Amino acid sequence: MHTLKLIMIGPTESGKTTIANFLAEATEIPYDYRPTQGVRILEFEINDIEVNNERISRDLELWDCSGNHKFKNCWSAIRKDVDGVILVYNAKMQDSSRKLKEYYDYFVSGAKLEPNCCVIFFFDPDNTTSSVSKIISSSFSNVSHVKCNVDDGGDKLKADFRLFLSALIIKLHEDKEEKLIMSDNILFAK
Ligand SMILES: Nc1nc2c(ncn2[C@@H]2O[C@H](COP(=O)(O)OP(=O)(O)OP(=O)(O)O)[C@@H](O)[C@H]2O)c(=O)[nH]1
Ligand SMILES: [Mg+2]
Repeated sequence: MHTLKLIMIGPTESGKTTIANFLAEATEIPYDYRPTQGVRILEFEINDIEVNNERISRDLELWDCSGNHKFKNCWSAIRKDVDGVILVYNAKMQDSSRKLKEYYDYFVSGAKLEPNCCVIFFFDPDNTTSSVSKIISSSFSNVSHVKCNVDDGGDKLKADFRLFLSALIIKLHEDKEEKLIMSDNILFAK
C-alpha cells in the first residue's frame, strides 16, 4: 500500500505547524511562532484506523506547507500525487474565506480531488466561536469543517483526523476498484 500524501495548507500563522507537530507527536507544545520556510514533510505511521470494519495501519507523509505566497513557485511540486488536503485557518483572522478558496482551488480542485478528500480545521484562540463560520461552511458545503485545539481538545483533534483518514482511505479503495472494473471492461471489449 502506498504512503498517503497529505498536504496541510492555509494562511500564515493559522496553526498548521502546531497541528502537524501535534498529530505527528513531533514536539512539545505550545511553542513560539516560527514561519515555515516552504514546506516540511513529517513522516509517521498511524495505527488502528477503522476501514470497512477492519483496523489497519498506514504510513503517512504530512506536508506542512507555508501559507506565504512567496513560496508559490513550489506549489506545483507540492501538489504532485497528493491524496488529501487539510485546510487550516484561524477564526480571529480576517478574510479567511477568500484565502481558503485560493488554496482549495489550487490544491483540491487543481489536483482533481473531490471535496471529501479535504477537511477544514480551524483554531479559535479566544474560544469565542461556538460553531463553525457560516461563510466558510457555505463556501465549502461538501467539506467537513471542524474546530480544533491542541491544548484542551487534543483528543478530539486526533479523533477528527482519524475520521478524515478513514473516509479518505475508503474513498481511495473505491476509486481503485472502479478503475480495475473499468480496465477489465476495456480488456473484455477488445
Ligand atoms: N494554544 C494553542 N495555540 C495554537 C494552536 N494552534 C495554533 N496555535 C498558535 O498559533 C500560532 C501559529 O503558529 P504556526 O502553527 O507555526 O503557524 P503556521 O500556520 O504553520 O504558519 P506558516 O508556517 O507561516 O504558514 C502559534 O503561536 C501557535 O502556538 C492551538 O491549538 N492551541
Ligand atoms: Mg508553519
